[in-house]
Amino acid sequence: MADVQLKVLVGRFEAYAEAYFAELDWPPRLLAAARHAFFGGGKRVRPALALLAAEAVAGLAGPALPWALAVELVHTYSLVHDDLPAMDDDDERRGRPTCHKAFDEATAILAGDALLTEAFAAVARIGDAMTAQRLVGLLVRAAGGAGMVAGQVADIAGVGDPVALEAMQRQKTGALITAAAEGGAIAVGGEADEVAAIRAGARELGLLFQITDDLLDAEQDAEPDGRSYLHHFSRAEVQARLERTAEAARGAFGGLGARATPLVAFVDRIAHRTV
Ligand code: GRG
Repeated sequence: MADVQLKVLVGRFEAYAEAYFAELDWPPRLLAAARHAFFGGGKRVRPALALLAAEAVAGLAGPALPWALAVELVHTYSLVHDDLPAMDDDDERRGRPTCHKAFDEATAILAGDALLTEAFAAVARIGDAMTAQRLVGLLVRAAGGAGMVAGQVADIAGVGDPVALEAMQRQKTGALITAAAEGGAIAVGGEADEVAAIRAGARELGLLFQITDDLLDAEQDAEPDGRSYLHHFSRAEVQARLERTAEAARGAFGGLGARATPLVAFVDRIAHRTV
């Protein structure tokens, strides 16, 4: 049942995003590059979380669709820029050429710029002006110089110990994942205690996502570097950390009652993910 609901929500998101992109009046090559990145087979973790959070607090997801789109636009830009030669210099993502390989470096930079900027136009589609204003602030804090970008700065500088590693990951990936869920709850008018419960669970979920990412990466990398929990801890310790973090996320979401069941199930999905 929870799986069906998730599929339906992601299907609604894809339809909303397709309709949104169809209206964009961008130069054709820029739009093609942005579409290559945005519709490139991502798991849609952040939109799913935004919509599940909205369902958990209000029993409806529709009003959170612009927010879900905004967060995925930011996520997509971050991947396009992260793959550039000046950053991670990756040729492939999701089994396809990265944006700068499929197009060219300048186009990929500009596609990232346009995706990021468009995120704020998407937030502006939220009907209630006060809510939209609140969500702009949330997005800026999560994605900007004190959030995801700060995490990328810390990652590039290198992290020496597990405390610094966790702090870096909370900014680099955790902040946007947390904001995705929190904003979903805000977009449907969640009460302060409901938004706080969603935020608390999503903070743990962000960490959980990163722990599973390290475990998945370790299946490919021979020697995990200081950016991986497996560099600092044994596999058994990392597994125990995963269980603890998943339990904390389930506990926070579970307090919201029956409507949060799909959100609780989503925690297990992330904990046991294979991609
Ligand atoms: C360039 C400002 C700037 C930031 C980049 C988030 C980030 C910062 C870079 C991503 C690099 C990376 C591989 C991080 C590890 C975890 C992560 C966020 C993976 C990608 O997210 P998924 O798995 O991606 O949700 P999909 O492909 O499913 O959309």
